[in-house]
Amino acid sequence: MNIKKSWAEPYKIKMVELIKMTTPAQRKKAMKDAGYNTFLLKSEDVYIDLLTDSGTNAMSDEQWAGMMRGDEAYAGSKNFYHLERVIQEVYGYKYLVPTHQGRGAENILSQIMIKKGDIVPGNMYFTTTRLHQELAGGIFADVIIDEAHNSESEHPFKGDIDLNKVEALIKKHGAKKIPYICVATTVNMAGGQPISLKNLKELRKLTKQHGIKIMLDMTRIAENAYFIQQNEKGYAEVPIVKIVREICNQTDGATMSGKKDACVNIGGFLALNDWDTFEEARNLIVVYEGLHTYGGMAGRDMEALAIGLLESVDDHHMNARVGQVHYLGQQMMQYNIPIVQPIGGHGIFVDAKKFLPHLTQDQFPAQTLAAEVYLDSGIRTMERGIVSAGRKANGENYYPKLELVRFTLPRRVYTQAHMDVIAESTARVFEKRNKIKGMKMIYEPKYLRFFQARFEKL
Ligand code: PLI
Repeated sequence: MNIKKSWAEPYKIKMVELIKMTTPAQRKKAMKDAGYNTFLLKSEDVYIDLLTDSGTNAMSDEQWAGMMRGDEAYAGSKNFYHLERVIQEVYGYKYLVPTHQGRGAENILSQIMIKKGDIVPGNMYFTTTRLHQELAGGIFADVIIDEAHNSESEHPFKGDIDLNKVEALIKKHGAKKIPYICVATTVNMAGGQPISLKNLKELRKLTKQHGIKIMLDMTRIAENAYFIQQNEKGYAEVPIVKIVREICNQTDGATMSGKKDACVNIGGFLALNDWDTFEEARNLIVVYEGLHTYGGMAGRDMEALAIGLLESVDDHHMNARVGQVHYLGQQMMQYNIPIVQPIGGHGIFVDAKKFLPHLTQDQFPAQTLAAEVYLDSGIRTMERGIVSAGRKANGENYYPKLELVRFTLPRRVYTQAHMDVIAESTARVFEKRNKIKGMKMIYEPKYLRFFQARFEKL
């Protein structure tokens, strides 16, 4: 008999949080009150919350114990020095600038390194990252491989960078106009797709020739390392912690949102190797975040972050983490629901253009689909399409090729039975897809509109 070998969670449940079940009538009212934007729903009206994996993860007993060891001194907290030691030992970066979360680090980095008119290439955009680059006067340039924009391409490393695109930018603008290349590990907007070490090493070689830095968005670096271990030649026997270090070794510094991989509710940092940049960052941090030894985090937050970072690079943890995402993907595929291939690291991304082919992109297919899934079952997801992409500096809408709904899985929070319920609800919506009408936007905020925009059904 060929007995399959399943993954299972390397933890057991010590405490549970009860969740509310809602009726169709309650959901209809809640969604209308929220302007058909899942960000504007009250969390108590949500059954299974797949809005994000950011700050929504379950901390371990060790992390909670660490919270009790918080040293709430204004300056020089022992938790800061613990966090600094972990970052030096795991990632190999020399200097730590703590921030309240990832975008705090993005703000500081962008202000220091980007001058007006600079070009900032990246492997696809992320919303807050690109906005900080633009607010600092930079112009974002997408250098990800073309396959990343095609939801059907099964390329195992869709986060890879097209070196020809980088070379073309250097040729056109000159290397001096490119302060750094922003490399994301598991590219969020592409569906949680990893970059390969082979590609990153080739990029390092090219950038060295031109004196261009590489700054990592290491927000989901452990998940990226897992995919390298599984799919890149030569890494099958290498532990995730070593792969993580090898990724960081190719770069000059990093921004990090601790709210994902590290399972904390709040926290982040900027990590650097260059003393001068670090000095400038330490100067700015006291303006925007807090003293350079807490940067917007309490001592207890820094302690939980230090412990969570270590837990994130454990092979068994990551096997179960991505294993659960894959389980959900397999269930969705059984119902023929069109999802981004290959299945990524932090969630399932449903292709709303394929799900609702009768809607134009201006009728917000992904926003509509996210609302419909909530109406069906109380499951909250997130639009990752034209609304998230926002507008260019000249006011025109970006029209991203990918129009997706993200079913994001918080770490260590939901069970396999929840996964079945999620796939079944999506399948019910898929069955009645032809009857679903689109939406129009009736309120649009100036920055990061997806958070607060409001819609009406057509
Ligand atoms: O939410 P922050 O400010 O801690 O981190 C910003 C951020 C930076 N880079 C990447 C790749 C992210 O995914 C990211 C935040 N992501 C959120 C909130 C998400 O829901 O995916």
